[in-house]
This record gives sequence, structure tokens and C-alpha cells, in this order.
Amino acid sequence: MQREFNKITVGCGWFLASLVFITNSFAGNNIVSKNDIEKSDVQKLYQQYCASCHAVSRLGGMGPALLPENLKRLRKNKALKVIENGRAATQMPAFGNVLTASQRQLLVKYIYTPLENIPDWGMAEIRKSHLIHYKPASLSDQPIFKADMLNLFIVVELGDHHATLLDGDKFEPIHRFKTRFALHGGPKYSPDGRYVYFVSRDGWVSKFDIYNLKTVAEIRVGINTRNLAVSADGKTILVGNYLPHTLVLLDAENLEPVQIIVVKNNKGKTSRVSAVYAAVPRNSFIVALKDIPEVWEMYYNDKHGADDQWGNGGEEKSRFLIRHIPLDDYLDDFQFDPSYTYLMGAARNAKNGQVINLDLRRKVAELELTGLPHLSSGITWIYKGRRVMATPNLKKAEISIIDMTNWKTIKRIKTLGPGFFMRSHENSSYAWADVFFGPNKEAVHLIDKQTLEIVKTLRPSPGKNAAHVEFDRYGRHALLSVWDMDGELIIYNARTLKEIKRLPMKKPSGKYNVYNRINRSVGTSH
Ligand code: DHE
Repeated sequence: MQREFNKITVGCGWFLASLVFITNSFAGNNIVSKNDIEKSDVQKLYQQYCASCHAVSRLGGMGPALLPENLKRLRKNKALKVIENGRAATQMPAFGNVLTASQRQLLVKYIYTPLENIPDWGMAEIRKSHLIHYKPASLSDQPIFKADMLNLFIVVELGDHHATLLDGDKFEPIHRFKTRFALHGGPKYSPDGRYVYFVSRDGWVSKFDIYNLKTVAEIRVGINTRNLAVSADGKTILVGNYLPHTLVLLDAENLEPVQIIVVKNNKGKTSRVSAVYAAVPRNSFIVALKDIPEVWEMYYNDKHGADDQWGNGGEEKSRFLIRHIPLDDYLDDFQFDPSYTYLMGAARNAKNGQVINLDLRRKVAELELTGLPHLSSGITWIYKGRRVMATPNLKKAEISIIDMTNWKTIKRIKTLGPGFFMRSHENSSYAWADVFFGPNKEAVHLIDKQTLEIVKTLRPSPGKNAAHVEFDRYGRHALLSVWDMDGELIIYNARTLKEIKRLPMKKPSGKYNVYNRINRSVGTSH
């Protein structure tokens, strides 16, 4: 009977469900409770409006998992506002005109209800998912095509979950291949540029051999994953998860899992990982946490054991020395100075950013940054003899320029709307900044790095979102995406700004030049 009832309500919605409830109540027949109706109704709403991004299971897909464990920092009234108005800087749309207030409330109640079972994702599950498509010995050590191997680009095409390997001199695609669903974050190269590692939001790590144009190994390390980093020597990969609250260490050769580190503080409180980066000059990994105000510096050393001063709680033999650096606030977004001594970070709700000296292991300054600075997309250059950092803002129509010698904001450049990504190159006099949000999303600003003025605004594809730039290894060309299913990659002469070529692509989200990334160009992220 209950199954029958559910079938009916799923098919006909709230009206019919209410009718059945009222009829049953009048008839004195209490087979179906109000709670049952709410549950069935909200499940239908969830399937219709949320499941395509957050997964039917609520464990996350393109969007994050919607579980109380993941929503700890979001109050229910704020969650209600997110459903009503959408969320800045994400793909989350506004449902204020689509759903009624009571429907929105039902959804909030639903996503804060614990799942009966969250699947385990420990070593057994990780190992079971491991796929080795090609053993390294079975493949050529020489590239099977001709090109400058350091001037290649990987372009992620989010529209149909593919990636294109692009020749950075001729701007011709060399190979297009399928990726896992919903990649996020920049793919990371091995130090020699031969391999590229991708991670998807649902935890799949893939290793692609550029020389042989083959995906060689894959493994699923989490249910809801943030990003990955490749160690300075290229031998290990560290991946950070939202769900479960873990870091997973992989052997880079074939993605064999080596260790799972439960992310927790000394009181046992666990946390999601905001992001993990390789601090190559320090030979360490830096891990930012979302639910504990700490940043971790992790040194890999397989000789260390569970009794290390900085170990991970001793429940298993740790291969890391972990330094816990206490902070004033959480870290949602951050970047490093070129020497990786300083980390500039901000929490999503914070009023100011914080500067942490990783050698002193403490906060040393505040950054005057309001709105929602997108620090991980910031870049640095030398202006009047001093290094400055520029960061776009996901909520405000401005770019902040900060003097890195005293951490003061020296200029706020007004833009046509909030932006997501900034890029430049050591050999270019322009910094490119997109206007990702709002009516001017088709525009891209060029800022003169020596006057800090916008000197040109391009509108390459009217009505379509233009975003994310990357330069070739010499800084001669700038590649810009038109983020659309019928999108394009536009190649500009970076000095004259003349358009060289357009390549059709399916929502080309990001593009990543091998040389600039492995040499940690200050004009791009790495
Ligand atoms: Fe990203 C990089 C966090 C939403 C596209 N994004 C990153 C990184 C972090 C991050 C920490 C750096 C990781 C790395 O490169 O290793 N992104 C977040 C969020 O917290 C946020 C706001 C919410 C979320 O959904 O997680 C968010 N990001 C988005 C999007 O909505 C974008 C536009 C589309 C998408 O793919 O979901 C998006 N993020 C990107 C891209 C990069 C990225 C293309 C790589 C930039 C680069 O050039 O390195």
C-alpha cells in the first residue's frame, strides 16, 4: 500500500498527495501520515530541481553533496536564501521564481536530514575502483607525434566531458578524448610534462600519458572531491575530499593508493578539505580546511611512523609529518607568493583576508578585501619595483591590487561586473580579467600592468560568457574561452590583440599550458 501510494504521489505531485491525505483523514483512515506526504513530495521536488547537479543520492555530482555533514557552516536560513537567489560564483541557479516558499522550506528540511547510510569510501572501496589500462612498460618513452612538448595545452571541455590536447605553436588540436564526468580545478602535470592528472567532482582521478595519447590509470578516491596536487618529485599525488573527510595519497606511477589520512584536529573534529597544493620550492603539500581554522603543511617521508610529533592521530602508520598552523578563520580560497613563504587566504564570509607566513607558522597580516575575493585566481607582477598581487572578486565589480611588501590595497579597479579568473604572463604587459557574472559576462578587460588602468575591453562573442585566459609558453598568444555548448577557443596575438583563430569547442572551461604550469609562471595558477 505504501509503495502504491508513493507511486501515485511521484506521478501526480503535491495536489494529489494532499487529496489522498485529506480523504484518508476524513475517512478516519490514517494509513498515510503528513510526514509521508511531505517526504514523497520533497523527494519529487529534489529529483526535479536538484538531482541533476547534486545526484539522486544527495552525495554530490557537479554540485556538492547536500548532507548535514557537508552543510555544517551553512545555517538553514542561509540555505533557504541560496535556493531562492542562487549562489555567487557557482553553477547554482536561483529558484525564487520557480518554487514556492513552502517548497523551498521543504527542500531545506530535506537536505539537512541525515541519510540513513552514507556509503563507506575507505581503502577497500578505493582499491576496488582501481583501473590500470596500460602498464608504463607497455608504452613508448618517446612522443608518438611531433610538437613542442612544452608548449602544449590541455583544454577541458566541460560541455561534453572531454579534453583536447592542443599544439601551442600551430593551435591545432592533436587529440580529443573523453574524461570523467564534471572535472573541476586545473589538471596537474608531472614535473617533466609527460603526464597530466585530472580529478572529477565525484572522486575519479585519471592519469593521461601525453606522449602516448592514452588514459593509463584511474581510481575513485572519494565520494565528493575537491582537487589534487602532484608532489615536487612527481612521485606522489595527494587528493583532498569533501566526503569523506579525508586526504588520499596515491603512487603517481599507476595511481596505487598508499595511505588515507583522516582530516581532523587534536580534539577529533573532522573537516572537509578546501584545497590541496604542492608547494614545490618547500617540497611539501599545503592543505586548506573548510571546517577547522587550520592550514596544514605536510612533508612526505616514508620513514616516519605513527608516533611522529605531527602524525595524524596514530591510528595508522603515517607517511607524513603534518604541521598544523592555527588560523583566525577558515580558508576557502587562497594563493601563494612566488616563493611559497606566504599564503594569502580568505573565508567565504570573512570581512578581511589573512596572510600567513608558512616559515613562522602564523598569521602576519590582514588583507583589506571585502566581497568575495577569488584569491586562487589571483596573479602577481612587479609594479614600480614592488611585487603586487591582483585578485578578482566574485561578488563585487572590482579588482583589488595589493602591495605584497606591506599587504596594503593600493588600488581597486572598477570593472563591468564580478569576475572569476585573471591571467597574465611574464612577457606580457596586460593582465586579462573576465566579467563572469551579470549582464556584461561577454566582456573581458585588459589591464595595463604598469598604469593599473583598464586599457581595452573585448567582447569576442556577444551574449556569450567569455572567461578564463591562458598564455602560450612565450607569452606571445593569449587563449580565451567562450563558455557555451556552442563555444569557442579564441586565440589572440597577446601584443597586438589581433584575433588569430577560433576553434569550436564544447564549453571550454579551462586551458593549461604545460611550460607555464610546470615552471610556475607568476601569471597563472599551478
Ligand atoms: Fe572552481 C579551480 C573552488 C566553482 C571552475 N575552484 C578551483 C580551485 C578551487 C576551486 C579551490 C583550485 C583547485 C585546483 O586548480 O587544483 N570553485 C571552487 C569553489 O569553492 C566554488 C566557488 C564552488 C564549488 O562549486 O566548488 C567553485 N569553479 C566553480 C564553478 O562554478 C566553475 C566556474 C565551473 C565548474 O567547473 O564547476 C569553476 N574552478 C574552475 C576552474 C578551475 C577552478 C576552470 C581551474 C582554474 C585554473 O585556471 O587553474
